[in-house]
Amino acid sequence: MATTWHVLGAGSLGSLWAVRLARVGLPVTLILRDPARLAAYRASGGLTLVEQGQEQHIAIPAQTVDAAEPISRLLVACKAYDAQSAVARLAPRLAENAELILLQNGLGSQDAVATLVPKARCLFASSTEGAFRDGDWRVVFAGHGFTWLGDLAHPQPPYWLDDLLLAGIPHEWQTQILTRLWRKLALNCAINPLTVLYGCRNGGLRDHHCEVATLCGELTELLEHCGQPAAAQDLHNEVTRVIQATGANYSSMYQDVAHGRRTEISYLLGYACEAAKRHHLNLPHLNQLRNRLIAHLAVHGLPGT
Ligand code: NAD
Ligand code: KPL
Repeated sequence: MATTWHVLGAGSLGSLWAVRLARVGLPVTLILRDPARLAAYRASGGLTLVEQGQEQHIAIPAQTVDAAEPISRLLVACKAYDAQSAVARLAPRLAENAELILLQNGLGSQDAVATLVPKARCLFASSTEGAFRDGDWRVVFAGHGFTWLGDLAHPQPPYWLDDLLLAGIPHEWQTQILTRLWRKLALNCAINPLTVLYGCRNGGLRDHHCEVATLCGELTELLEHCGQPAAAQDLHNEVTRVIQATGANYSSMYQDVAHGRRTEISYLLGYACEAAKRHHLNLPHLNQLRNRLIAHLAVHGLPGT
């Protein structure tokens, strides 16, 4: 029998993955926070995916974190700041040889989870797909992209990548997944905080190109000191390209702040500043950016972690 995909977190990415896997007949079970959320989900009758204006409704089985069923494959699709505590609650349910796919952006949460479940295989993922919720149990597939998956401990890809192929989830096995995650983190650090501070779309950073260039210089230094020269390669050009290509978009951090949602700062800019400190690197502009962002978040009643 095919292994069930347990999906933790029926948020944007979790729902996007769950619907695509379930609609091709693969076994999927959603894991919801508590009985109240489960009751609300059941009352709604399932998840709705909005793709190119078309709605698809699908009743995927769901259970709470406290269900008894063992878990062999877990897609962890919550925010970085929830990952450790969410997985801790599920740890007693993990089967021997369980596999976890960690979809979190940034760095830091993956190691925290892996330390918590040393017997499980933890795969790290980095995704450029875009999705958002436009209502309870509804997700809009907003931007087609790609997901890279890798495992720091084993270079061999898992056999279930075939499920992703079947489900039409564009992906690639990546032996250098840390390079991907660092590169994305650096892009996010160069772009997202400034869009929040200047209250602008990504394209608005064209008016702040000197500041962006200075940050890219410091981020390049950091990546090189962290043993990530490939992630540092041509960073400023790539940031400039992304600002151009996504000029009309609001960054994910801008959207979090605009909606009064906690940001993943600790796993992005916070992680970068802490890594610099560990390497005794003086990166004044990056540190100042972090302080400005924390102060800005406080004004909006949001945590600086
Ligand atoms: P989200 O907030 O839409 O969804 C997270 C879900 O996890 C929520 O429904 C929340 O209730 C649930 N959750 C949290 N703790 C839980 C627990 N203990 N038990 C059960 N459920 C729990 O978040 P998202 O946008 O899907 O992002 C998830 C991760 O993917 C983030 O790290 C984000 O940066 C990354 N990412 C998102 C996108 C995107 O387009 N949404 C794209 C790339 C990467
Ligand atoms: O990933 C992004 C985000 O908004 O989080 C981009 C578009 C690359 C901007 O940093």
